[in-house]
Amino acid sequence: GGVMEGTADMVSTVHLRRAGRTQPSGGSAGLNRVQESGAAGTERGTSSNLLSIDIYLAILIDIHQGAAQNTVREAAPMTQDPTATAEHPAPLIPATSWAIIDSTLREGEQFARGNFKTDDKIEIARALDAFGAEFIEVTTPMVSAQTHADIRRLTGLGLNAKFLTHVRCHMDDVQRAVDTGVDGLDLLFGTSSFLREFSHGKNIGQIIEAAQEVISWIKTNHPDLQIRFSAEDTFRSEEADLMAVYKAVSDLGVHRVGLADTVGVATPRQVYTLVREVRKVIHAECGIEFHGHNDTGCAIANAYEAIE
Ligand code: HCA
Repeated sequence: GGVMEGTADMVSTVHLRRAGRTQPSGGSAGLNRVQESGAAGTERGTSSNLLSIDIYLAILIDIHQGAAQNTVREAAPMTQDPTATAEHPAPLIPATSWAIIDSTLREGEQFARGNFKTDDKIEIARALDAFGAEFIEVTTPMVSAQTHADIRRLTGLGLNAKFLTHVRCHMDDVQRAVDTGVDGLDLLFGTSSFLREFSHGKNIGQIIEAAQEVISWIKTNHPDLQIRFSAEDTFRSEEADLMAVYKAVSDLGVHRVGLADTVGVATPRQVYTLVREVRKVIHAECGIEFHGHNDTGCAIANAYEAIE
C-alpha cells in the first residue's frame, strides 16, 4: 500500500538527452528555447538526422487506478512482487498501472531549429505509437495554419496513441484546438511570481477565473475531451497558491493536474512531498502529472519520486 493506492492517477515526464549536456532553463509556453549545445542531431533537414527524437524524448509515467482514461498500461502491483520477502520487501512504488505521454512533438519543437516538417511529425508519431506511448502531446495549433493542419493529419492516422494538444488557458487557443481531432487539451498557466510578473501579469485569483471560464466552456461544449491543467513553474510557486489553483481546477472537473519543473530545479524529495500535498486537495478521480526537466540530472529520480 501507499499514499496513491486505490485512488491515484499520476503522470510523470522526464526529458532525456543523449548528449551529456542538459536542457537550458527557463522559457514559457510558446517561446522557443535556445539550444545551448548545438548537439549532434539537433540540426534537421534530412530524414537521416530526424532521430534527434532520442534527445528530445519525453516520458510521462501515468498511474491510473480511476476510470478517467482507458489507455493505461496494466502492470502487476508492486506490492504483489513475488520476489518480496520480509527482509527485502517490495519496492515502495504502489503503482498498479501507468502510461507514457511523450512531448517530443511539443517540447521538442520549442528549441531553435526544432522545426519538424509534416512527414517528420508523422514518422515520429508512428515511432512513438510503435514504442507504446499511450499519449502524444503536440504543439498548440495557434502556432500556424500549417501546425493546425498537421495536428489534424496526425489525429487522422488511426494510431493507438491518443493525442493531446498543449494550449494556453485562453478561450482563443481552446476554440482553435477543439476541431483538431485531439483526445484532450493540456492547459497551462504560470503560477510562480516570476511568470505572473514577467509573463502574463495575472494574480492567482485571475488565474482561477480564467480557468473557470475555459474549463467550463470545454466541459459544456466538448465533454469528451480530456482536460489537464498544469501550473507552469510549479516548483518556484508558493505552495498555498498552488493548492488554491489545483483545488479549484479539480472542483471544475479536470482529468489531471500537472506539476511542471519548468526550470529544472526540483529535487526528488520536493517532488515526493508536493505530490503528496496535491493529492490531499484534489478529487480522488483527478490524476496528477509530473513534468520534469533534466537541468540538474534529477529528472528520472524526480519522476520516480512522483510515482512513489
Ligand atoms: C515550457 C512549458 C512546460 C509546460 C509543462 C506543462 C514546462 O517548457 O516552457 O504543460 O506541464 O516545463 O513548464 O514545458
